[in-house]
Amino acid sequence: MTTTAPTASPVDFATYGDYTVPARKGAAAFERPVYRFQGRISADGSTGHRAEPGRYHLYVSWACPWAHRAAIVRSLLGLHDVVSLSVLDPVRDGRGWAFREGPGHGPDPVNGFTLLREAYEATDPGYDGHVSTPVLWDRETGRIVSNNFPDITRDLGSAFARWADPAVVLYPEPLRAEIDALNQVVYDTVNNGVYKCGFAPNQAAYDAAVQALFATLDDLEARLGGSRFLFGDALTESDVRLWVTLARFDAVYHYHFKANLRRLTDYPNLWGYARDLYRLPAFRETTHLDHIRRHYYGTHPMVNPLRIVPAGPIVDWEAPVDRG
Ligand SMILES: N[C@@H](CCC(=O)N[C@@H](CS)C(=O)NCC(=O)O)C(=O)O
Repeated sequence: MTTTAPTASPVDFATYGDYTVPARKGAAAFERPVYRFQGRISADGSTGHRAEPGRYHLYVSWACPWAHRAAIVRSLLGLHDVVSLSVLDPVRDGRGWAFREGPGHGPDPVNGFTLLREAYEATDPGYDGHVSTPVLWDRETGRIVSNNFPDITRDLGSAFARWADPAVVLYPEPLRAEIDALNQVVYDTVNNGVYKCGFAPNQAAYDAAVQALFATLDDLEARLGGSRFLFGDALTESDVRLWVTLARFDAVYHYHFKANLRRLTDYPNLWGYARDLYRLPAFRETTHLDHIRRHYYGTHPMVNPLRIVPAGPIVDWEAPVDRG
């Protein structure tokens, strides 16, 4: 896309410092904050946001697993022409997520913002909270609908059914209770579990998080011995949620977050499953390990103060898959 939109000045830690997330004082473990904008899109508009082609835009970072989910779901459903998407610079200084030209990212094609913070400010003047991705933006109201990832993926899957591939049902009615239950465990111990390892404030918190993480991975390894996906042969939202963490596992979480009892590649079923999903365009085209590596190693100075991005490990995502 050709656009003359402005961009942020280059990343500059000397001037702007690091982006910091205000932590709750006295927290005994890493706590994920509540994200403030929780509007919902509906097919009939009863929520105040009617599903319409061309009205909504997703701001994502390819580095961010929560944004990655939304991008995968949008792709799986074939909503590329219905909900637009643009990509932020994976490296973030004290100004937070920014729009810059670079490999796989660029200016804001919708509003010409230079910083994602401007979208939050436009929605809630004086906003002083987290500036996070993903952001679902409404062109009609000129405000953020939601920055809450579970709602964004659900709404893409339900409110946009008229335009979506009917063969893709990621949250099927009969499985909802089971999907919710599995998602909760995967969220607590895996998706957020890796952050609990990486940002643990003390040894005890790390020990608990790392044991819980690998206990769940061991369970999932056994589960995937008997089925192609987490719920049999049909791809569901649970697979999307698990996969975004697996995709980052050996490249960043194992080393950077000390999630290192085993590697993904040490689990035959999980590793085969991850490569199986990687063959699907929705997973492959939204997975940008260069953004992932540069973001994590470059923006957590308390974990990696020199911001050196390690070269390895070499992981062969193209290795043949035999999952029956
Ligand atoms: N907004 C998400 C969380 C997303 C999130 O934590 N995104 C990270 C990047 S991977 C981010 O932007 N963090 C900045 C912040 O939380 O202030 C949610 O709904 O829970």
